[in-house]
Amino acid sequence: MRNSNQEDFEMFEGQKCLVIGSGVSGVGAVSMLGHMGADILLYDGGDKITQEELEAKVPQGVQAKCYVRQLPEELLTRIEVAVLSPGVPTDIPLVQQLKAQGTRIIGEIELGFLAERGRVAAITGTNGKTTTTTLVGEIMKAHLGQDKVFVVGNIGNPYTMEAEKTGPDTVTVGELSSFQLETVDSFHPRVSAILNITPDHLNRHHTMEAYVEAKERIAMRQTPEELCVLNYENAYTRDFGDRCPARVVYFSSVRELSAGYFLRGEEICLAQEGGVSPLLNVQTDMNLVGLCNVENVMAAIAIARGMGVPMETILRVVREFHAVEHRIEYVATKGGVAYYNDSKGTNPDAAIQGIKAMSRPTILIGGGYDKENDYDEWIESFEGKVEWLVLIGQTREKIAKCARAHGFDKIRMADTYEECLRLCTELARPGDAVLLSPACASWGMFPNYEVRGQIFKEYVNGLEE
Ligand code: UMA
Repeated sequence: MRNSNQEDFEMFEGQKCLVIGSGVSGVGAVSMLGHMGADILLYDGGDKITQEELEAKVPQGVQAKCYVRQLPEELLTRIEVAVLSPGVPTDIPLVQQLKAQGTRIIGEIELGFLAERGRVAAITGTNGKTTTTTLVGEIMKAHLGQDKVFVVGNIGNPYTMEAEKTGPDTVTVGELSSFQLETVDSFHPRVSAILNITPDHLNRHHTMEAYVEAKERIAMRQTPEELCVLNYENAYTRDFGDRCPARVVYFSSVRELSAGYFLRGEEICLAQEGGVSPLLNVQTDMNLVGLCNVENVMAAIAIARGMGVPMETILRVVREFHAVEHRIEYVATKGGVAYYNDSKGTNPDAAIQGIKAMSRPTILIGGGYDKENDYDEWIESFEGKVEWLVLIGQTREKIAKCARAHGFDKIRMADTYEECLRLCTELARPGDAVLLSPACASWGMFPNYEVRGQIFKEYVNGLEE
């Protein structure tokens, strides 16, 4: 049995389906549509990709006609379903035209969900998604076994590559971005979570309202018997609790709650009808640093409980869990300087968490792709901890101007990433930290934040002791 979407799944048979974007999501979508018997067209509007490269991406055994940068008009009018990759904005002319002619538009996550036959836990939020999703995935694996759990979505593993393997006894744990949630419709997790919402991706969503609306879609199809985990300390997620169709459980790293998960001193506690129970000590029972990770752990516990995992299993996995790569990840100490890779600090709010987690004077690497974010709060969070700010990339002038306006002028500019890394080592004294937490996406200089973090780690590991 599929998740009540059986009819939908079959409906694609023989349908003219256009997949837009040929990254990992587009390739996953083509593969799944192939199994559904759809008549597939794969389109990529990228300015560098060639016809041959696009054709080579079509999975073996699947037939798809490929189109680079242009789709014949007469073909376009016959498209019945369009599947959007997350990186494809919904307001580009191609998508607008398809909408106007009545074509059904769905996202890759929605397509994956049509084949889902098990239970789903879905996590979104501006920051903390990857850590929380990974931790929930580990907890579910400890509970059900490795082969019964699929960890998918923004974390890098397209849903459409895994969804057909699901069954009544499997669990899918999804990290979902606002890009992905914009185009869900029937998507319906058993447990959802919105960890926090702060300004990000405004160049794509244009307004904060649209960004928040996209995030809230994660819970749109949930019922009162199901669960939504929300952060009490974020105004957007706290308010959503009043409108959320599912039962809400809050977590707070700031105040004691009458019901839910909260931090009391160094203890994560659970308040429920029978009273308050301490669950774990954040200093001695966790290998993650920073208050943001305390929040991620609280959310993961709440999600896993909502998925029926015994508390004992949850806490055992939390105790063993180490930082996700590129998220405030300690790399090494060289010449008395501790190096931290927070390449996943791709927006100001995430980067603030990176700074908060530092306990030493810090040389900070910032700058990158311009998502039209404001940097004021990030600069204000330096609070005497940041010794030098070393800037790279498209946003470096904008950040420097903002920093100076806030009275911070210990700024150095680097033209290349290599120059930036060398400069940090020169500026750092024993006892300092060097933190790569750029507050910007890596695009433009690197294919993704992973490559930016990997190069940083290779550089640090290559330094003399
Ligand atoms: N393309 C078009 N037209 C467009 C835009 C893109 O044809 O208007 C084409 C590009 O030329 C390219 C392809 O689409 O060939 C890329 O598609 P994509 O950008 O959707 O990338 P995927 O490789 O499919 O990866 C996506 C997510 N990427 C984005 O959201 C930008 C990955 O998240 C995700 O891991 C993957 O699906 C699997 O679910 C990355 C990300 O940066 C990590 N996410 C953002 C973030 O975390 O901040 C949201």
